[in-house]
Amino acid sequence: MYDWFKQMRKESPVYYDGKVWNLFKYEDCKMVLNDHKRFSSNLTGYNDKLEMLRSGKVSFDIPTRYTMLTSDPPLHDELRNLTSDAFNPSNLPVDFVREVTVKLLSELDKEFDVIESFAIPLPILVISKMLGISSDVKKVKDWSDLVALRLGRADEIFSIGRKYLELISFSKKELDSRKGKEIVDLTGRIANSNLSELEKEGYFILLMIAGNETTTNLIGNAIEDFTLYNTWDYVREKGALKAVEEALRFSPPVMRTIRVTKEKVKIRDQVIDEGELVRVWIASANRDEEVFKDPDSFIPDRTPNPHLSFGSGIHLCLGAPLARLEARIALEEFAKRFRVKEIVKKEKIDNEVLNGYRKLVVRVEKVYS
Ligand code: CPZ
Repeated sequence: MYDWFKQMRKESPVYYDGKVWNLFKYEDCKMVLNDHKRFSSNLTGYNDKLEMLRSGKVSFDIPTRYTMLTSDPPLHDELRNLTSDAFNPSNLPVDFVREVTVKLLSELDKEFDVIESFAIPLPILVISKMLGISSDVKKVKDWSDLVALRLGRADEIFSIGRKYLELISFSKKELDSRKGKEIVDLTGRIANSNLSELEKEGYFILLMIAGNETTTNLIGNAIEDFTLYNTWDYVREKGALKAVEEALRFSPPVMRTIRVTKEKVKIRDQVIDEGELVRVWIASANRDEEVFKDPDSFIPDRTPNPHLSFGSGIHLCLGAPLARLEARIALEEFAKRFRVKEIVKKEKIDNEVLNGYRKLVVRVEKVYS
């Protein structure tokens, strides 16, 4: 993959594959992400259907087609503003994140799968707390697998199976139970907003699910990177703040994102028509030799580190501060307790967009200090 990216950056940085325009250079990727007027996120027609939705004319549809991920301003800003303060660093449940981390780690010893025993439950337990829902890790993980891969995709028709219907009825039940009540959690905030019922369900499901897979992958990828590139002693000494940024750059949980052109545009020497799909290769931008010195080396204290792993511009990941907090605490607490002696087994998840491990078994020794 990274050899292909390097070749494309050099030989064909704006490449049409018959369906989609692919961008590989940092400068081009960043330009597209920062220009929401010409490069739209309205991939599912949410902005166009808004009046229909709000007037109750759309009753049966797929709620996850209607989230801020696939919307343009002013709708996007209205949606984002509804919950944005909860994700700002000063309002995050820092103590709870540490509490859950310490509890999960206290149950581990010798040899274990860090994905199943640590990187999956941590983000699920934290977002459950913020939403005020009971934290059934297995159920939420199942739903995350079902939905995460389809979020932000224009090209895939949903098949609504039994599990998806269960997810919708769970979200309806949680939302209904908070209507007209005092707002004490994020679910209450959504339930008592001006959105239509379908949009509320989409919003709730987005918050419950979007950060799970991605944060699991961030933690898993960082554990692998820190092991392969001997970063653990650095983390024990200096903390994980910068090393997490380098893991984000080097092994991004989301490899690419997509926009649609609102008008005819020119990128480098290529003319792209209105209504064309543009694929932004985050993972390639993060290795662009014009921006990052020695891009294929993992440098834990790399400064500055302007990676695009959380995007850029108005859609810059809302959950980024939470993901950073969870990853930093998870990796610092892990480093305090364990020395990774060996990665015993690893299996990548099978997906083109999401990058991480389904299984990452490590053998560890306890750190005595
Ligand atoms: C992005 C892309 C896909 C799934 C999930 C996400 C995401 C962004 N932030 C959280 N989750 Cl395909």
